[in-house]
Amino acid sequence: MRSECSLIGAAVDIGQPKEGTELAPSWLRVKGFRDVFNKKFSAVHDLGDITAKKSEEDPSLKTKFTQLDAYAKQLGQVISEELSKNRFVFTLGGDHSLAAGTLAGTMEFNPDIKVIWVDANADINTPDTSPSANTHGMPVALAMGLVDHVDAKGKFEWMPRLKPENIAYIGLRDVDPGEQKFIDELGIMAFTAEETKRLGIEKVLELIQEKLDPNSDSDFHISFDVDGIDPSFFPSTGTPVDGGISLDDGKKIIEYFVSTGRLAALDMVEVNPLLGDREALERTLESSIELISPLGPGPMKAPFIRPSISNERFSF
Ligand SMILES: [Mn+2]
Repeated sequence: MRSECSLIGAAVDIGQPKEGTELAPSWLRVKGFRDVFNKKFSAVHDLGDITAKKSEEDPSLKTKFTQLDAYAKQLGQVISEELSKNRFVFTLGGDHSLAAGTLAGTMEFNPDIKVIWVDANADINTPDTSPSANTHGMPVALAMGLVDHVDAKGKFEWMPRLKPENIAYIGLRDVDPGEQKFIDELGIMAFTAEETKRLGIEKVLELIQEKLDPNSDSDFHISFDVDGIDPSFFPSTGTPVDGGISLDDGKKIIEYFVSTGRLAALDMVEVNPLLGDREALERTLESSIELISPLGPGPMKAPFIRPSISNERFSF
């Protein structure tokens, strides 16, 4: 795995109605992420936050799309630049609408990159299929060019196109009927949380490997919505759905793609430090740090320090 890391705070709340997701990058950085990254990589380039705040005066879809289009373009550009410096890119959200930008960036770098989407929701809604019209449920549809709506006219056309055969879902359990139709018709590989538990995460990863990476030469981008994992581990998130995959399985997903040596980018999204009581926040924080623990190019070559007292002194 790439030994240097770029850390980008995608401090946005523009994709959904709640306040707070835009605060997660600062919260998690201060509460331990910075230390974890410093320990795991030979160099960490913290690029700070790229922010966007939703408009209270104008909640129209047209404004949301205008804002997201500009944001995604900016974020995408930064990501593709960082990737071409041979750095691993970690994008810390933020709500999942930011993935329009991360997908644009990773596909700009490698149009054939493989995307692992861990989530309770499929985020492949269009304004015509979405019951909520929240754009955090649309990044996959935007990247695939499925959004053909008057409010999106002239936008997102600059995005590289994500091919349905280049993405796999893990953890689904709250999929809208229009989304299920896209998944079925486009033949997208998808494992529900239930299937993941039944098959075992190892089997799921093996099947994904066979289909998406048959020659073991692909780059990978994981877009990890923490609500893919059960809310007992991540209570502080905007749209919790019971019955998620375990924290351990979430960790194994990251561990697996780290072990290929070809994980180029990871998004971690939808933590909301304004949701839940103190206990919920502590739990969410612990789980967040645990989840990213497999990252890094392997054990750092720290100088071996000999114990100053020889073992013989303690032998009986
Ligand atoms: Mn999501």
